[in-house]
Amino acid sequence: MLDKLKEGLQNAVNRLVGAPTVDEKEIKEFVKDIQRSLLPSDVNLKIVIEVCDRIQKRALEEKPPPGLPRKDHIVKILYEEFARILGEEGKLDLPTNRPNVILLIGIQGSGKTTTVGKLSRLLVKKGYRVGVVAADTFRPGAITQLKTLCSSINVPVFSIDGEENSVKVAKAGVESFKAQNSNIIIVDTAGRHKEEKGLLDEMKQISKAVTPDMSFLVIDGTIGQAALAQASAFHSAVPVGGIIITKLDGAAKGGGALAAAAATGARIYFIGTGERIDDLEIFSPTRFVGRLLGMGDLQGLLDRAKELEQVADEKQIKRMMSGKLTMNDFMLQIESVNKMGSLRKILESLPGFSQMNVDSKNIEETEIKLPYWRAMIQAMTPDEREEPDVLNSQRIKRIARGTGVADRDVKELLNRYKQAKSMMKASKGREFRQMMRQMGAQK
Ligand SMILES: Nc1nc2c(ncn2[C@@H]2O[C@H](COP(=O)(O)OP(=O)(O)OP(=O)(O)O)[C@@H](O)[C@H]2O)c(=O)[nH]1
Ligand SMILES: [Mg+2]
Repeated sequence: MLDKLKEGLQNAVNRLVGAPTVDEKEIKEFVKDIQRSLLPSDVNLKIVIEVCDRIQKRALEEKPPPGLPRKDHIVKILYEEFARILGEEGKLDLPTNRPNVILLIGIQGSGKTTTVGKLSRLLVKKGYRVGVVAADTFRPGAITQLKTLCSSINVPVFSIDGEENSVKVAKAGVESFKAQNSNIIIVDTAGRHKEEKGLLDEMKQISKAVTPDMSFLVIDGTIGQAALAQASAFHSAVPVGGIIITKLDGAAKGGGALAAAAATGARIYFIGTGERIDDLEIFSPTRFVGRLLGMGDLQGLLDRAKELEQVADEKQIKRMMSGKLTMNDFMLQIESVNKMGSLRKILESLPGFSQMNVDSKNIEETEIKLPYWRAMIQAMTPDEREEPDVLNSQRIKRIARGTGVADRDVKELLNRYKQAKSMMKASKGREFRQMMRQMGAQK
């Protein structure tokens, strides 16, 4: 599916990953590669330009979270921007305790009848009682095609032989299945007509007669960006609730059809990926893009990025922002910083610390003192850690003795703690979150 596009994108990613350095020139090359892969799949030029601009801008301007290599960050941006052009994920809500009427519309040959079969199969597997209404009275053989398809999956078909009025058939069929206690009723409609207006009028009437819970527009993926005009035309006649794109297997222009369909604002719910009854997939923009870019690697990358971006514990942050820093919080900071290795680099990048004018001598000292501080904090009682203000000179003595340091060492720790606490109070929200993110980066 979309092999050419996949190949082009994966080549672009591989080149980026293989590049010795990622500078502006390399990023621009990368974006050009992306552009070149998108165009042959008939993605609308405006969309291509927009998405490439966004990728380039973000790749040049955004700083990756600490710990995430720049290249990985750029792949993540690519992934996010692609998922964005494919729109939101559609969630089909089909309650089991009442009949849900689903109407399928679309031009001739788009794949409606085949999709009725596939969709029935999928919903039967989920335990729904499905009935299908043959409301294509225009094309000879339409009823037989539907009956053959549905008999293979044991789904009943309602039809009226010789009846030309499709609205009548649709209405009678829906009523019949409601009476039989079906909870999914799928209506197959005609795609052939003398003229487009006639088709749209008929759809409008059927829709009015059966008041569907969901109207799916079925679009042939091989038409590429022409999907936009088609979707708009149908939408003006019948409110389209969702889109199904068929024939994505081997459709070179499938990417264009998907992007165009999403551009209408309607959600894509399913994609058809073959002629067989099982070739229907629930569509998820993120999963789809994941597959395009090669999911294996991507999932690992996304997990890692998420981990790195994770802000410590929300509760802890709220508490600290209110100025209530416990000794445990402080220790967590020290531990995190220690785990991160080179303390200097980190401290220098923290807005709070740079405000405190930490010079490098000071940082080196802190590095040496860390293990002692940890030991002192461990020598405190839980209550003392919770509320360090209770530490009077007697308690300080006890801690110093227990740790094998001088009283003034404990006092110094307490001073540092107080500094950190007032810094928390002063730094409101943004800076602090950024700092915590860095602190927690190697957790
Ligand atoms: N490869 C492939 N072929 C498909 C897919 N979906 C439908 N087709 C084929 O497309 C052709 C038309 O499908 P139909 O389901 O009859 O289309 P329709 O919209 O009902 O057509 P009309 O009833 O004439 O309006 C058939 O040959 C199907 O096998 C798909 O996802 N992949
Ligand atoms: Mg049909």
